[in-house]
Amino acid sequence: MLRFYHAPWSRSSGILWLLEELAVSYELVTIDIRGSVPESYRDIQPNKKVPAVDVDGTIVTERAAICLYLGERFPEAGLVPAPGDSSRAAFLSALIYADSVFDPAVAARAQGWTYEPNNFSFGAFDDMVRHVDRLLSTRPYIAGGAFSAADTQFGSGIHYALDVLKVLPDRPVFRAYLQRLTERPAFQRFMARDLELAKAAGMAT
Ligand SMILES: N[C@@H](CCC(=O)N[C@@H](CS)C(=O)NCC(=O)O)C(=O)O
Repeated sequence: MLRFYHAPWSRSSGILWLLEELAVSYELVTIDIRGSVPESYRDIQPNKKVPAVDVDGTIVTERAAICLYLGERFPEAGLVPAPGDSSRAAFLSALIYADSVFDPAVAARAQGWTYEPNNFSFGAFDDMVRHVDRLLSTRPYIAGGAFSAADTQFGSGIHYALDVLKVLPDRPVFRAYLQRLTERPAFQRFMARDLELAKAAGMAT
């Protein structure tokens, strides 16, 4: 049994998309991160954040770890290159970069922080933008020629940074990438499900 702890329109939405790409059945538990989260949820996620998954009694937290774990647990979907595969290095680098560099650099920019890039592991916002632009200018997907679990993370992140926070430069290369992703049936299913959940939570009408 796969249980997914989620809050609509949040950082866990990329995992909702991943689950739709994997085409597996799951039980969704909504966590009210904008309201009150019970202390007991710390046993699932130590910081009371979403996402988290419980797969047959094994709990996995952190988006990159969840992508890797689920992608390897359901290999038939082909979303995580196997050890030894030539695309594995690019995949792992992109997957981890999404959470450890892209996300904090975007958040710092959205908050208007000024900081010394050498003092923070995620470095300079402009370096991050240059890197992501270069990757997507040379390949259709973030880790190469094939869609992978790294795209569910990058796709959600780029969408949020461009269209919600509006801190990422609005470049054709980012728009073309989002266009490729939004055409996917699993993307459309996940967006519809998240909207339904947002409505149920009173966040949308
Ligand atoms: N490092 C975590 C971060 C997850 C995260 O930031 N989740 C946000 C959702 S936008 C959250 O649950 N925030 C609620 C809170 O901080 O109280 C991951 O990558 O899984």
